[in-house]
Amino acid sequence: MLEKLTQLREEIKRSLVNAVPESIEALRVRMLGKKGEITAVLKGLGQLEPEERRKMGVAANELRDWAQNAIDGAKAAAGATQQAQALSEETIDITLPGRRRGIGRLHPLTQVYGKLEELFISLGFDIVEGPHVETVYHNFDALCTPESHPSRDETDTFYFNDGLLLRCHTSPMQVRVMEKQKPPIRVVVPGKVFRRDDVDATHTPAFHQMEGLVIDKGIHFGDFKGMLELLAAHIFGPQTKIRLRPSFFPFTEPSAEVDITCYICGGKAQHEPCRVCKDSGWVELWGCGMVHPEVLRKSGIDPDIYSGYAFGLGVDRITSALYGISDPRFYFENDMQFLKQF
Ligand code: 2NM
Repeated sequence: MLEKLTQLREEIKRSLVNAVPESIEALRVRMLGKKGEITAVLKGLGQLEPEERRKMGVAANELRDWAQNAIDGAKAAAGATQQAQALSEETIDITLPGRRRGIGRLHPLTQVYGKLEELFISLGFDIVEGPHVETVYHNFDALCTPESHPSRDETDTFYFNDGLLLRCHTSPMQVRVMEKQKPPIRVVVPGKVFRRDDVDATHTPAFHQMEGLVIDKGIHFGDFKGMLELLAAHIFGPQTKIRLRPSFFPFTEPSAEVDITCYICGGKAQHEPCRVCKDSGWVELWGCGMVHPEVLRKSGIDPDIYSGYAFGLGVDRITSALYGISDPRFYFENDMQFLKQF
């Protein structure tokens, strides 16, 4: 029996030399597990004579405690060795350059909105945004746009049920400002607007506007023209000239279209061919006018006391003009090759 214990001790010593954590665990199970060899010896003690049992009991328990300690110690040592080895093999080259992330930038339309807002803020305008879903009243009726007007047609505007639609200009938000705020009013309204157009090289069913409204005592067309000259110079450069042509909008009287000198040929094309201004030397960019007295009255402003001007800018067109972008579909396609250029 003692000899058996000595054998087991020797076997454990031998097995622990250069052992890895997995084989040490296997050894523990084989010796000290429920069906382990040392466990079997301890279980067999009961069948021995009392004198022998005492002697063997002391020896077997001593072996068990020793084995337990030896195995725990070997496991810890083997684990540390394994870890040290892994650390020495898995070196990291800290001199390798990192992976570069592309730095984002503002969408060209957002850049132009920013440039426009910069100027209007400097002139004391507030910037307000309105809902895309509007009432038919705010989009049309408040702006004196009668049922018979083509823009009210189902083929021109996106309607929901219940007197709601997708706004086709940002003017309904100007109406909301007039309803809520007493003059003086000086606001610009940037945002998306919607028209029922099939997509082609000059049309997209959503596009981007910035409309403005100024109302106070004694505001006249000259105030508008002065602001417009500043705006044209700020966006297109100080050499830019403007031209106003009579026009018609249901919500302004008088109304005008604003042209600027062609940003491609600088107006020379009256003598040479130019693709952008079609040799006229001028490019049409904005609509404007003095707010119609009836529009003021409907929104609770007395036209006998106050007057004002309003204007609408097509931000897609201005951006195309500035950057020479030939097709408005690019603004909506999120094509990185396109967007990276600006
Ligand atoms: C334009 C052209 C002319 C305009 C009018 C108004 C309002 F609400 F005051 F009546 N807001 N915007 C207006 C006037 C818009 O866009 C081409």
